[in-house]
Amino acid sequence: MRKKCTFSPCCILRPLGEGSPQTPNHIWQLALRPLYSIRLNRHAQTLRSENSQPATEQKALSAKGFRFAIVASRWNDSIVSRLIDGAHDALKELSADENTFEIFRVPGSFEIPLCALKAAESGKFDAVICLGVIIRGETPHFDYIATETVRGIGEAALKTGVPLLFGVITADNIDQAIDRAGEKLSNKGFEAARAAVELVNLYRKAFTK
Ligand code: RBF
Repeated sequence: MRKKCTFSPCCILRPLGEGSPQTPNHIWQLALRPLYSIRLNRHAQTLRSENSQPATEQKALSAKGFRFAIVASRWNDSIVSRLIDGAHDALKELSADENTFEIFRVPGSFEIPLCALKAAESGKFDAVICLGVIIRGETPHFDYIATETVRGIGEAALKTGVPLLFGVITADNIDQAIDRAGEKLSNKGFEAARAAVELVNLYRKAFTK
């Protein structure tokens, strides 16, 4: 037996000319197409906005007692500074003590992985939050720098077993980069710092004897 479709637009949005000949019922369905396509668009918009929320767990998190390193590049400094502010806000909001996080500045994103690796290897930090901005339109080297930055940060995390958070914006243009360095959850620094707090809590709870 044919499975009943629970989401009517997929039955209605069949390409023209497909299926049964033009019965009065079919003509009604054609007339309703624009309405269903509006509904589909709204549905897609809702999904998009839900998916843009960070995957950080929403239950109460605490940064108390944990130590964090923030490794941030100076290239595109005005935007990176906003990311640092965002990370700082998130850590403070989650009750981190002011003297339990240290900020290390490096020239560009390409230099983030090595500094993050050294911070992780020092044993002084529970997590390392990596922040930078790479803009495609302004950087012919975009792909090289972005690829090496993400690879290096990932490798350092796996090598040391310390959570390294990726808060490096890779944007097509400056407006897109600014959009990702906004307030609270629209700030990739804020988001990365919250994710750091989530992970250190998870690892302490799940994997310490
Ligand atoms: N670093 C960034 O963090 N973001 C950039 O958008 C960026 N663009 C660069 C473009 C060029 C052409 C070059 C040569 C470097 C760029 N850098 C950028 C700096 C790079 O990450 C690194 O600091 C320098 O290449 C020195 O090793």
